[in-house]
Amino acid sequence: MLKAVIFDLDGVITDTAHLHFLAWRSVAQEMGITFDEAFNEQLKGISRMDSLLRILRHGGKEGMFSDKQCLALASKKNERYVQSLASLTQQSVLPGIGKVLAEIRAANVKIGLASVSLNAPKILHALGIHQAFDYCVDASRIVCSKPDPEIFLTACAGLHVHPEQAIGIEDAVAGVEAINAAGMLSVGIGADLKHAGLQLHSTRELTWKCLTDFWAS
Ligand code: B16
Ligand code: MG
Repeated sequence: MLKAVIFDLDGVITDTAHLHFLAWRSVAQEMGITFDEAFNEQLKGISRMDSLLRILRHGGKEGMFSDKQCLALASKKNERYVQSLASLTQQSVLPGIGKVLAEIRAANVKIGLASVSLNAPKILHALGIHQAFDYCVDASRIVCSKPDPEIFLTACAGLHVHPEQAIGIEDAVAGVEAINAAGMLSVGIGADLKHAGLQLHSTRELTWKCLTDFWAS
């Protein structure tokens, strides 16, 4: 029996990827590194520090900064990113998400959040949907990044459900792999997520009917 649906945040509930991109791009430019939105795709679902390491590698500057300097760069990016979050409103929730959250709640199925973003609580409040979630994983306590299943297993434990009783929803390859490795059913939103049990083009297609049909299939 389906007992929980666990959502990723960026790319599933709202689209903060562009805001991450703008903040990273401005910090990277100051180090003489340039990258475009195509490269930014590789940073989706990747933690802040791992994102910085990928950007440094991309710019040929891997190993050129001390741990202290990396922390300073990551916090500079976060300050700029957090400033840009002021632009989020209830209208920034992706299409269909408000409705499916209400449908899941009405069916008495639990709702969880498995985002690696340390800003997730702030974002849910800005979107006005924090009360929709029964449990949100505290990303600061997660040791292994997606595709490791840790974050989804932590969400299941927090919701008191077994992974086989839950569906996970992700927009990133690493996220889909994490859901699969947790032993949950996976829904992928967007292109190139061929390992997802169910692939949808957009959150518009994510309905309670589609989730229950998938569960029964
Ligand atoms: P923060 P998700 C991820 O969100 C983003 O996709 C990724 O680009 C970002 O680096 C990561 O959160 C960490 O975010 O800097 O706010 O802690 O897809 O896991 O919801
Ligand atoms: Mg995501």
